Amino acid sequence: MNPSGFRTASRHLHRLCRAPATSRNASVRGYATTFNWEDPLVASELYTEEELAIQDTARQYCQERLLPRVLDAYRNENYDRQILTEMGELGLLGANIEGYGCAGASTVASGLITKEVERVDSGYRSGMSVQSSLAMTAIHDFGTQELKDRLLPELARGKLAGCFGLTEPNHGSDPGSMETVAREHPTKKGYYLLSGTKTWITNSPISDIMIVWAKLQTTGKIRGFVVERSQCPPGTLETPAIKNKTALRASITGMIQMDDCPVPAENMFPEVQGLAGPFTCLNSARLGIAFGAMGALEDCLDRARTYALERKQFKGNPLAKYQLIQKKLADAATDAAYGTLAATQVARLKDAGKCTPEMISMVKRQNCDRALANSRILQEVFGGNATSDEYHIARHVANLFVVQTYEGQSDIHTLILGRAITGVQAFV
Ligand code: TGC
Ligand code: FAD
Repeated sequence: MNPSGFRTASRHLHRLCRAPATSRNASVRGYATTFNWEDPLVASELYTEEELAIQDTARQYCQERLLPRVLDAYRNENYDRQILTEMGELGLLGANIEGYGCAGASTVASGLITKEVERVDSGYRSGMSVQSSLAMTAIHDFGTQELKDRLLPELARGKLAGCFGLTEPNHGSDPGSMETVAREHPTKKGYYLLSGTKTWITNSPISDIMIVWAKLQTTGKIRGFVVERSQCPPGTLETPAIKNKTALRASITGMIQMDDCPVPAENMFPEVQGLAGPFTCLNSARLGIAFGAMGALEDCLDRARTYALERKQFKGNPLAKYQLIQKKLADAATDAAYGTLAATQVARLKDAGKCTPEMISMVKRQNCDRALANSRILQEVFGGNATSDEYHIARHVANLFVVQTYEGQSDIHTLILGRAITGVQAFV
């Protein structure tokens, strides 16, 4: 192209870039009419009509029913138990389980639900994930038919609340060293006695059923138990709340303290032994988090963009006019778009039976890392006004730190991926 031709083309491009999006396409063959900053890489093209409808239902519920409650819930650490019932009525709990009153939706649809819930608050997503991916998945994948028939429909409707007790005060990242023990009841045949303490357990204070992982005294192997609060004699089970959290304040978190708590042998998962049990459930929850973290990041982006367009500094210019601000928005939009596509791909592979735990660790690690890093940078756009909780940004940032931490922090996932990539099972 000669220089004058280049100048002409350059002017033309310049005009196109400044023209309203709708007129841009008409003259550039092969290009779509609009660039949608809310879905830059058009992930929506990858979803079925049913998945999009489920996402719409979830978004409507979250924006209309959860968002108005979140500031009060977060300020006062006040989780509304009714939320589980409402989610159950809409079919959002255990959504990818087939049968038992569950929706039987795809893993992608399930991920889109978590994305919409976490767009409002990571704590609300936690409460739902623990019920769906951890408690219900454990019973569905490992429980007896009797446990499934009896408990899953009630959990799906949100009539029963569930939790998942793996972490202990002395064993967080390293659950294999857990101290909680299950021993055969010395006098009551067909019963185990559970003793030990689980901590940082989402939903535990309000849970009717608790999935508790404990070492069987006779074998030293980790086994899973369904502890039903209604069956525990006084003094054998306590679930105190942990108050004054600095993040995830809209969720309820507590301990599970068991002192010779009797549990029927039928409530022990019959087959699964070792860490493969809890980790199978964690795989499902971690994939949900990979989607969810992108929902929180998109909300940060949306709010930062609005603020940058409205806030004027220096000669009456909106902050959004300055390139340093635009870079923050562009980086966040890029990472949210990439993360959503990656999570979608892994979810599709999961439904096709082609997913490995390492893939889930990869997207959980990357999406949490990007959500946390970008939300911290977007917080800067608000300046001192970020301090007001009305802007919602500081809450997302605080939450995303914990979301990156629980269910395996980036360090831990690096360890898993490192092992998978090098084949080396121990570095020390
Ligand atoms: P390692 O020797 O590597 O493995 C032990 C056994 O477990 C198997 N395994 C897995 N199986 C399925 N999926 C996975 N992702 C698995 N990861 C490991 C493994 O194959 C082996 O099986 P086998 O049959 O050979 O015995 O285990 P390790 O003791 O060295 O542990 C290392 C590590 C890092 C993998 C693990 O400890 C870890 O991931 N730690 C993080 C703990 C964690 O994520 N806790 C989460 C608690 S729940 C929670 O936080 C809920 S938050 C609320 C919400 O969801 O929002
Ligand atoms: P630690 O294990 O003490 O780790 C501290 C730091 O050291 C971390 O940065 C960690 O990444 C790093 N580290 C540890 N080991 C290594 C290593 N080998 N190499 C490099 N770095 C390492 N648990 C449940 O079972 N059920 C729940 O429902 C649940 N909900 C939670 C809700 C909230 C709000 C919180 C805060 C936690 C919850 N947890 C739950 C517990 C959570 O999963 C643990 O906090 C997490 O596994 C990390 O354990 P830890 O906090 O003891 O950290």
